[in-house]
Amino acid sequence: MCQKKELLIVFVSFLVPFCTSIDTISFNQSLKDGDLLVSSGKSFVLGFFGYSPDKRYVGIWYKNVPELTVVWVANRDNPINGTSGILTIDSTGNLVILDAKTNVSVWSTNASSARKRADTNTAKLEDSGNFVLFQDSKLEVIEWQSFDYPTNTLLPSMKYGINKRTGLNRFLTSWKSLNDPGTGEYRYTMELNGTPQVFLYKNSSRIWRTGSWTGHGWSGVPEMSPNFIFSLSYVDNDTEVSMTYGIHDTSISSRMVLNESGIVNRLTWQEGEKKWVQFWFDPKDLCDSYEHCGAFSNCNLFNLGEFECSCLPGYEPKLSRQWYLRDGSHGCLRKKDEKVCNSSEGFAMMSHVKIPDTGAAQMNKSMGLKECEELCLKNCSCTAYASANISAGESGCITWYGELRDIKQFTDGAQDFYIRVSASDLGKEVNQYIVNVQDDLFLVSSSTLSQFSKNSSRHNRKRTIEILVGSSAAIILALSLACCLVIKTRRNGKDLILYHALVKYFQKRSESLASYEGMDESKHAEISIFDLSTITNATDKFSDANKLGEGGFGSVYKGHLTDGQVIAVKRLSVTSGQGTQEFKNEVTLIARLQHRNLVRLLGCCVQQGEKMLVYEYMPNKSLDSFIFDKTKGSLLDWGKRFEIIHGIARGILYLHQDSRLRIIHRDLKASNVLLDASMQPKISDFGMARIFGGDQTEANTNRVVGTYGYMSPEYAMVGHFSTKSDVFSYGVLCLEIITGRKNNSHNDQERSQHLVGYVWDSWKDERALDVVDPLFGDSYEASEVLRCIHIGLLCVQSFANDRPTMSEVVFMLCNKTNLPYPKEPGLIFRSENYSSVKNSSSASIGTSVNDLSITTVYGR
Ligand SMILES: *[C@@H]1O[C@H](CO)[C@@H](O)[C@H](O)[C@H]1NC(C)=O
Ligand SMILES: *[C@@H]1O[C@H](CO)[C@@H](O)[C@H](O)[C@H]1NC(C)=O
Ligand SMILES: *[C@@H]1O[C@H](CO)[C@@H](O)[C@H](O)[C@H]1NC(C)=O
Ligand SMILES: *[C@@H]1O[C@H](CO)[C@@H](O)[C@H](O)[C@H]1NC(C)=O
Ligand SMILES: *[C@@H]1O[C@H](CO)[C@@H](O)[C@H](O)[C@H]1NC(C)=O
Ligand SMILES: *[C@@H]1O[C@H](CO)[C@@H](O)[C@H](O)[C@H]1NC(C)=O
Ligand SMILES: *[C@@H]1O[C@H](CO)[C@@H](O)[C@H](O)[C@H]1NC(C)=O
Ligand SMILES: *[C@@H]1O[C@H](CO)[C@@H](O)[C@H](O)[C@H]1NC(C)=O
Ligand SMILES: *[C@@H]1O[C@H](CO)[C@@H](O)[C@H](O)[C@H]1NC(C)=O
Ligand SMILES: *[C@@H]1O[C@H](CO)[C@@H](O)[C@H](O)[C@H]1NC(C)=O
Ligand SMILES: CC(=O)N[C@H]1CO[C@H](CO)[C@@H](O)[C@@H]1O
Repeated sequence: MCQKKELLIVFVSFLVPFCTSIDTISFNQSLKDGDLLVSSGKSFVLGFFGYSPDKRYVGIWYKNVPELTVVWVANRDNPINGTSGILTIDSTGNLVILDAKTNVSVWSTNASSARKRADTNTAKLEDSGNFVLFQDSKLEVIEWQSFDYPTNTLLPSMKYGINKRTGLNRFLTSWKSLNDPGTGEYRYTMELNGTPQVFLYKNSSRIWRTGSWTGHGWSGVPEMSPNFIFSLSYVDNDTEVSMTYGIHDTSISSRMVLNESGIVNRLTWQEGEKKWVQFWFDPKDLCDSYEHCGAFSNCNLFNLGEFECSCLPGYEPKLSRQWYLRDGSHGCLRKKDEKVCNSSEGFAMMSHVKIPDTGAAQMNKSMGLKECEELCLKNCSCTAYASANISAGESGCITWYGELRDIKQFTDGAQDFYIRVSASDLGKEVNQYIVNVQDDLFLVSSSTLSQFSKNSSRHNRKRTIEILVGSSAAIILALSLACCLVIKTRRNGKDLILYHALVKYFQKRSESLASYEGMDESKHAEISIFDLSTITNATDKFSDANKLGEGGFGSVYKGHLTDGQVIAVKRLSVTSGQGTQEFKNEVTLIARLQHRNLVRLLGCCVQQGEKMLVYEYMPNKSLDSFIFDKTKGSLLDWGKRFEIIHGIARGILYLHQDSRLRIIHRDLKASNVLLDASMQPKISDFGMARIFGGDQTEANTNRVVGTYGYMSPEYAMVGHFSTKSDVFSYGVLCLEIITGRKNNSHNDQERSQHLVGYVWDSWKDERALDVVDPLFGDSYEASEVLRCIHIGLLCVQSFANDRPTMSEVVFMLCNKTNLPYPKEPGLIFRSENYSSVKNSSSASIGTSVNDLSITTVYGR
């Protein structure tokens, strides 16, 4: 389709060459208000624009995007009053904007040197969106270019960063407001102290930091690493430090913009839907907020139901009262009795973190990680180290001396980080997914198998083990603890103060979440607290006739309210250990999640020891009752199933990224996708992970919540969950929807009988249409089905890093770009490697020689 369009353009311009618009201004020409320069490929235009007649600007915008999308503004702080402006090259050879009425210059490129001749200067609008002033009419020597002076937008192939020779600093500044392109208060700029990092400023205060460059991307923006849609290049040499991003499919318009509310967005133009679609944005949550948790502390939004700040191992809150009141900004201090100098101290590893501010850190690019550790160990004031480049097998060395600030925990991506700890904390890998800060402080740490999460080489694996094996005594201790690991968090009566603090905290957090601009879920935060008698009556005393099913969290009943509304009541069987108020607060948070592909939570009921969740009722039950049923299956033709595949992807994307609560579902499966009256998919059970803060602890340690056949290898094996494990489950679900077959992995011995293996075999042999549900008959578009199978296979890759993110999945589903070739989804589907897992229905954390994993607990 795109090719056709280009052909047409070429054709037209060939026939009528004198009709084509110009893209250059030469020495004695000028561009009046109303005239336009159009780039040769018709991507961009340059001309005067404005939002009111008395404020006219010269700018560049997209030619083919119907809504005016300005990517660059010349005289942003000096508009022309009226339409008398002209853009011309003046006698010094500079581009100037003049008000023809008064001859006053409002803007000039200030570039031309003291050259004798200026009359050969020519300016050209290039198809990249760059407006370039050349010294010669042959357009060879660049005198000045708009790409060196970005406004609020970064286009593909445009650099931002610093030229060390000339001092040129390319940074973004927001507009003042939607209708005023003047220099606004937000600035997104690179700084070179320590190691290069990019900061977002509001006036003069830092509000967000990208982290330093890891070799793949910015440490704090794992979503932004190169993928099959976008590319990134980073240069750090003697001349310059700069970053450029590109898009593989150059026919798609894409841009990165710092908007008026200080959010960096990356958008692509979706021709089909005629709108800009967001790919990612930052900052997005509490933990992005610069130094939210103070010094020596880690910010983790996945501290489910708990305080997001936690002290690093060996540290304690500086002001414990404020800390208990959920104000982490004062940070932590080294515990008094910690011996970390010349007393056989060492390092604890944290995985998937945005490493602390490197402004005062030191970097040596040629050092290896082992040397780096030695370097840091030798100097007692060295508090931590990390690799400076994880893309080259962890080379380079960054060392910190003094405070560690602005650490953020991710569930995948980002990088490893090593903190100096006393001998007693040695050998413990600190992966702080769950940290409970309570009257009795528990730190639960679990290791992740770096083999799975990082797809690392054999060499790498050896190194990981070496580090872990640092102290064999610690390992034995760790193993014995791992064997009997069940932690129940205690909250006893004397803790009334703490309890109130918690309530306050939840209120505060709800407010702060609601205060994010553009958060539509805050509008619908109203939920009902149902009376137990209402529910009992509605469900006819929880009669068996009204029972819809039984799930991991309890039984579900159908009910009729007196106003006629039909509800589904989930009666939670587990005593979650959560207080009533907390439960309500948590439900309130979950109720804010509003998306057309999520089941709507109407309210809850907490009374007489009962905890219940009330949902809207879905008359068509769940997806599995259709796709695995030969008669009902025919009700869902390919068109409907394609919509369902889309809908589920959008719903998960919302949970992962757009909802601000950032929820990992962990139990995606056909029976958790409900269908409404018009067969729209609605994901259910999505807030459970949050509601069960207590259960969560176990889930990550010795009891994996999830369903066989849908669990990613790293989750099934070591309980490591991340957004990428949801992607895995989605992939399985997608293949099930296409084939109408269940991915039952635990009783099939023959590999060809596992759905994923079977689909892979057929796909590889280019007979993938064989797997399609026979119920479709011939009524499907082969290319669409093949594409979905392809995407499904990409989602079930063994290594989390090989799987796309949910936003990439949605993009790939909506847009027919080229897809990478998937690798064989081996591992879990090969019985010989994972027989131990298959035999136990609840995978426990074990250790084997190859896959060393340790889970440790330590209290203080
Ligand atoms: C523009 O010019 C008009 C008339 O000359 C004047 O009334 C108006 O205030 C001016 N606007 C600005 C923004 O200077
Ligand atoms: C503006 O400058 C041009 C050439 O320099 C001159 O011819 C013209 O009279 C000037 N107009 C005004 C209003 O000063
Ligand atoms: C050109 O120089 C003038 C005076 O020094 C300054 O006000 C103006 O902002 C500069 N223009 C640009 C585009 O840098
Ligand atoms: C300026 O324009 C005139 C025609 O308008 C043209 O003859 C002349 O060559 C141009 N001068 C330069 C230096 O381009
Ligand atoms: C930021 O700068 C703008 C413009 O200079 C000013 O109006 C605003 O009050 C400043 N905000 C803060 C918090 O200093
Ligand atoms: C630094 O990188 C840039 C961009 O790749 C290149 O143009 C420049 O020559 C390099 N400088 C040095 C000193 O290598
Ligand atoms: C630690 O040991 C090294 C060498 O053994 C010594 O130079 C250094 O002074 C010691 N530091 C402290 C604080 O004791
Ligand atoms: C960086 O490390 C290498 C290898 O250990 C060493 O030779 C070099 O001197 C170090 N450079 C700096 C600036 O410390
Ligand atoms: C800035 O971007 C965020 C995230 O996309 C959006 O919610 C917000 O509305 C935008 N602000 C403006 C003023 O457009
Ligand atoms: C119980 O349900 C019946 C109808 O099913 C209704 O008439 C009655 O008012 C309900 N009672 C309560 C307490 O809601
Ligand atoms: C399905 C869809 O929206 N495809 C679009 C992908 O992007 C290209 C380029 O913008 C469009 O031409 C397609 O229509």
